[in-house]
Amino acid sequence: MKYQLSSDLLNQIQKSDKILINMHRRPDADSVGSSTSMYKVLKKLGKNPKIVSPSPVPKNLEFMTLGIDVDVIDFDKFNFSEHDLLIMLDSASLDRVFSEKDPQKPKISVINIDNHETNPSYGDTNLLDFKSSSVCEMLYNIYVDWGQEIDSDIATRLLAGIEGDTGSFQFEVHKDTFVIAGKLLESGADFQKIISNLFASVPAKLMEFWRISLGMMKLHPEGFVSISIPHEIYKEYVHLPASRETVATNFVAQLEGARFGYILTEDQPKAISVSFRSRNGVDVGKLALQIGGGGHFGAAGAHMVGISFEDACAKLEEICKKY
Ligand SMILES: [Mn+2]
Repeated sequence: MKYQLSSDLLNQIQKSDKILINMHRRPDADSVGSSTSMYKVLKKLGKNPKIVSPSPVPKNLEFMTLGIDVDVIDFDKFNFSEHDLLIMLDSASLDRVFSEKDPQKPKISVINIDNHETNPSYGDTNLLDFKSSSVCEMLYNIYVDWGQEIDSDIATRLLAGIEGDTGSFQFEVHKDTFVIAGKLLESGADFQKIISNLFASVPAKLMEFWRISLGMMKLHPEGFVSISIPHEIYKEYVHLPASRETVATNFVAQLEGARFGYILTEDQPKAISVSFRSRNGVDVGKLALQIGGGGHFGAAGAHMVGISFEDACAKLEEICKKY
């Protein structure tokens, strides 16, 4: 048994029938891979699962939802009482699906499975593993603990989540991640399909945003990279899935001479998001904490509300210069 809690989770699932599984807001490969693999496993267990998400699935991840309904719902207004159990996956806090103002836990049992260090254990049962690369890596272990056969459909989804969260084995990887990836390939995971969908399907609009971001990239003498994009420009790209994160991973984390860096976007006037990446041994998770965010050693993020674009840029540059 990898996780002591695995059998307790299976017991709860066996006692339930109508089971909700979430995707988080603007779902990424780990969110889609974890929720759709859980859906398939629950079906095999004879259950009635349903996937609910606050936002639609991005086009390049639709290969994982083929034949599976994903209901886009307003979590704050949804009637949970008709269901027995909610399985929350890859959601560091309730506001990843509920409103950001005052997220309320629904009145049904909640299982919380996650790998984000900032997760406050909001579930009734919490299986958290901060050493895991992704929730999909955790789920591989959980399914094995359950004695569940991992077929090629499930293997592809789990490997997609691992590939997505690690930037194809660049970040947050450890020995087990590679071992598990190997087992998933043995089970028939379609590696080519994952790579072509996750990494070689860049929409023209996103490519355009990359070009603009590169034009605004600055390498500071203190050894960090910054890209800061005001609302005036970002408003055209704010709805693209993972626009900021892709710039952080593909460019911020790769500039020779930098130790770390960030991309800051003004999503709405006075609402700022920041994605940090480490390039050379700098813990950006701790850096993000300084402005109320969080994350991992190599990748982290933060939101700042009620601060002007200029003030946010100045504040962040100041913190980075000292870091
Ligand atoms: Mn995610």
